[in-house]
Amino acid sequence: MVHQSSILIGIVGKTNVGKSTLFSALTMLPVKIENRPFVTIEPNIGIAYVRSECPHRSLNLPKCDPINSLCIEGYRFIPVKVMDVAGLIPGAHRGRGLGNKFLDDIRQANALIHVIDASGSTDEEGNPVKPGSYDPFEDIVAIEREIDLWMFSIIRNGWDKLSKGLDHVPQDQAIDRLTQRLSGLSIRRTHVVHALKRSGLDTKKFSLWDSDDLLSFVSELRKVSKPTIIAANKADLPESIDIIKSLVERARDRVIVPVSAEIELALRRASKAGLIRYIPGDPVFEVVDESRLSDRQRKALGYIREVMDRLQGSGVQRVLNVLVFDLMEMIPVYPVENVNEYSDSRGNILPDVILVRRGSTPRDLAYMIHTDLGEGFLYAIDARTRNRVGGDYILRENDIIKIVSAKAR
Ligand SMILES: Nc1nc2c(ncn2[C@@H]2O[C@H](COP(=O)(O)OP(=O)(O)OP(=O)(O)O)[C@@H](O)[C@H]2O)c(=O)[nH]1
Ligand SMILES: [Mg+2]
Repeated sequence: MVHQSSILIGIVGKTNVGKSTLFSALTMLPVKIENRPFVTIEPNIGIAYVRSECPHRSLNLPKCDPINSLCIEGYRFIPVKVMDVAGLIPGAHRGRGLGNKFLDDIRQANALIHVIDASGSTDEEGNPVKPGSYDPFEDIVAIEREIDLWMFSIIRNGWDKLSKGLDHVPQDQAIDRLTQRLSGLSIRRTHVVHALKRSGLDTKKFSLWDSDDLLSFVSELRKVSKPTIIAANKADLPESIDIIKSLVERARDRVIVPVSAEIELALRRASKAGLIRYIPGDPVFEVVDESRLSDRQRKALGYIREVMDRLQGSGVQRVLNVLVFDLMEMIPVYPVENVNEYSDSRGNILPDVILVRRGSTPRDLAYMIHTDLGEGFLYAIDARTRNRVGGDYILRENDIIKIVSAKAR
């Protein structure tokens, strides 16, 4: 089996906005959920799934045999790791609330889901208030700033010494060293290059950077190294409608997706209990047997249906898919051994799927599967066309690829 690339997505946001509810809906893991601030202290880690068309459908194969993923009615569900952490409040870097030290838990995150309470029913401190009485736009800005200040505090540590050294080596080496210094934050060289340019600091001597420079650098670094989607949660509450409209207008450079974590959680529970048929990400569900529902269940499902009509689903799967496929620019690729059967050596059809960055090549794919496979890489075969492709071929979405390598796996 090919292990899934280790994508880690951090769930962040103000306290009491529904982070753990979203986590639980995504992973089906039971976690503590309460309507008060600072319920989560220790991080929760679990597996969520992005959803994409399984190629077995378009190839008209009767079935597939997924091993590192799931296939439900023609949709491939591809695992990614998600992590739910403690909530923040503005001023966390000064120690307000729980502080922001626990953001250390998401150092390794490759992307973030920033959850906000789009119904406006939690105040600045995360206390419950009347829906519609608080403007969550403030939270978007404040939480982004807390994350910037957290990164700032990490890079600030030892900066004076580091920056003097950076001045004395060629820019290329300086970038390497800076990348090295930030590698614990899951930051790559291209991120550093990009952030230097975006902050206009690529021509300024490192030792001359002041705090504002450093802050604008980490802010650009955050945007490029941790692509973020805003999950406008509690979109089931009617107060969210106007708030989300106004958020979309004011926060134009952010991607905002309305969601109801609570409704997704209810759907997955009802589906697990056999009450409904629901494939995560579908805009609708089906009741298995109306006569088996209690009055309460019927009423609850009726309400859920109304909300889903309005949001075209719960929005939860959409958040994950847009983040991984659009903002992180990943594509699914299927490695196989046998190009005639689209199978592995044991005859399993389309057993594994790997998420790769757009622009990746078969050689990159080989390295992701195994270092030996990458080092011995000779060429690859596109199983759909049976054409040989070179190591520089750019992989496309849902490519089915056999790697031919001089070194056995
Ligand atoms: N109406 C509605 N309420 C929700 C939704 N998601 C979460 N909630 C409620 O919001 C409250 C807080 O949920 P949690 O998931 O514990 O929030 P959190 O962000 O993890 O909070 P902390 O861990 O304390 O920072 C609970 O009462 C949830 O039931 C939603 O989609 N709609
Ligand atoms: Mg929580």
